[in-house]
Amino acid sequence: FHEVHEIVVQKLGHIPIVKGDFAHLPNKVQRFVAAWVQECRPRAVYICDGSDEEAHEIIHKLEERGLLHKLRKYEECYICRTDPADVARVESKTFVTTEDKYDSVAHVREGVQGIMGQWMSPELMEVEMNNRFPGCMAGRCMYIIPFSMGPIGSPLSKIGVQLTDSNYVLLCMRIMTRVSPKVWEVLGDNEFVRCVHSMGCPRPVQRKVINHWPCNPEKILIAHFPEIREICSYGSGYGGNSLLGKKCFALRIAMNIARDEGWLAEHMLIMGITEEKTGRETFIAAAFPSACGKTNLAMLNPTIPGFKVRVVGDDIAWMRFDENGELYGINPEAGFFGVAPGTNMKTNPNAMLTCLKNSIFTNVGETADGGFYWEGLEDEVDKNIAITTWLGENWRIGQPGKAAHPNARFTCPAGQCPIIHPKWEDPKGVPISAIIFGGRRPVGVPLVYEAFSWEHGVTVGACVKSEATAAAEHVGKQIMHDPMAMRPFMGYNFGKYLGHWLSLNKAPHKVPKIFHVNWFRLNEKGQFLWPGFGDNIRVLDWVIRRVHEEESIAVKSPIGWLPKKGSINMDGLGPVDWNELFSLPKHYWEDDIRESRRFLEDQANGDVPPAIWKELDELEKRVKEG
Ligand code: GTP
Ligand code: SPV
Ligand code: MN
Repeated sequence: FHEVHEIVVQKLGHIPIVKGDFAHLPNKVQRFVAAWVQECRPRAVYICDGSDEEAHEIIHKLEERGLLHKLRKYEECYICRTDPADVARVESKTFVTTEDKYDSVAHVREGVQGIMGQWMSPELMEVEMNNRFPGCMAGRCMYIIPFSMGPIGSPLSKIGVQLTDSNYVLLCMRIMTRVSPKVWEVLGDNEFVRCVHSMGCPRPVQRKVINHWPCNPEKILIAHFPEIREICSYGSGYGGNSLLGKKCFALRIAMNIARDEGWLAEHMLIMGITEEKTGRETFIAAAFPSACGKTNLAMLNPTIPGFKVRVVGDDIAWMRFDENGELYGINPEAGFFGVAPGTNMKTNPNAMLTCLKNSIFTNVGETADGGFYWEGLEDEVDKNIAITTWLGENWRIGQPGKAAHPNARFTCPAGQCPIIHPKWEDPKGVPISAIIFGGRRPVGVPLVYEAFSWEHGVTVGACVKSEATAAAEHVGKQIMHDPMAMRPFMGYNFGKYLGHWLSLNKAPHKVPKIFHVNWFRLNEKGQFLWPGFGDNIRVLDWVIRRVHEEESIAVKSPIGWLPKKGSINMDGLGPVDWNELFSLPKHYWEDDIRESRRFLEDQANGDVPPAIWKELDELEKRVKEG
């Protein structure tokens, strides 16, 4: 132990530690840091303590440099414009590396391009890494960030250490995760998830730096090593690429741990809905693909009386069955990284109120009076005010073009949300009674339906599809498969992942009911058939009644239980075309099932559990006969 310790200190010897006490870090952390210091060759090392002074110091530095700009309309809010080439997740450069390829990805049909995760061999990955990381932090400071996903010290939580050369990333990590020196104590000599991030822009810079945002879009690489619980990310400062606690750790790495330990790490919101008449509270977890409404649903402002909604999490859920077989979920994150455009006091007042202080706004517009602006705020700011767009151009409401990037985001502390659930940091989590899947489905898919069984529900999840959004690099309105809303976040073999879901239906587990919703069905004129947002409580009301075994409100259909006509509260809504909202065009469903079958055969042929094929066969038969 002492020998190793000495070597470590020697190795860091010529690199100044500008803050923190290296010698007091857990031994494994010292070795991890020393190895990466040697590789990345930063000018200095800074051990973060998560304090407010630290935040002020970093913010001050970034303001001086011009990367952050204070929004004087609010308290401690800052705006940041990135290099316009670094605005979303880059799925094409995201890889999982394992010894055996089929631990990472499923067997695909010959000649087919797999889309459920990408594997890179350890050999090739080594070449790619060597082509990027050596010297990548030259002239920059390496920040050491101790963080906990989940409440510090909770048995459900996991610890990570992120190294980064970006202080923007540090500021966001401080909001999105729990950064604290207490993490070192809890960690002791145990294992942690190793997270390494670099903007890939060593000094002297080779590439023109735009907006004071050094990055390296041509060489982006986001590498996951689940076997050693390590993540290496290069070239991008965008959320899902750089805040490694989020998708890389809490989904791709965590789902590997979850498979081994018998739990679930999912791209889901968690919310509690209390019926005021009885005081009964029901917790729901829901998975929708990126930019398809999780944050909005989680913080929903009910348009009908009698319900109180409170948010536990808006993006990621870790769920496990307790000793009595009840499913409990926690939100491993500490903040919201939400889509800004479309968010306003009508659609999501709770999100608006959460981000009026201590928040960071990335790639939004700015009004002349020091406020933020994005598409959707037309009715909430002075129509004539001068606005600077996310690209730095002068602009006014009503002019062509956009003020914010469609994937512009707010980063804010979850604890500030007016409807944050009092149990959101409960180490035990909250009991989950229903799981909802959904996506953007312009045609054919009804507002809501309920699966007949766990196996059927898992199949419904495996067949989730959605229109592409701006959260990743995809273009156009193509409908993409996005099983369980996890396509971009798969950390191991997709077929085995489905098997893991199925395996959870065993004694003493009480598996929750599974539903599918679609807020995005269009009429012939291309308008939404359903008002969505706060009115989604009407659908949740139906879901809750089903969870509590109300039988008379459902009718059997070929695809699952549908609401009986009139069983969804439509009081005070304008005209809603029930028949159109719930119609099941037979040809559409026949095609859809054929296409889903094809997708599963293409993407995970031999790895898809037989129970899924059986469910598809039965569904097909019901649709044919129905
Ligand atoms: P990620 O953070 O990328 O995982 O996204 P998310 O699933 O949390 O999506 P979010 O709630 O941020 O919504 C994304 C977009 O969908 C926003 O522009 C919303 O305005 C829009 N949206 C959300 N809910 C609804 C709804 O019920 N109906 C309609 N029409 N649009 C919605
Ligand atoms: C998503 O794309 O699903 C997000 C944003 O929640 S990111 O953190 O970039 O993944
Ligand atoms: Mn998400």
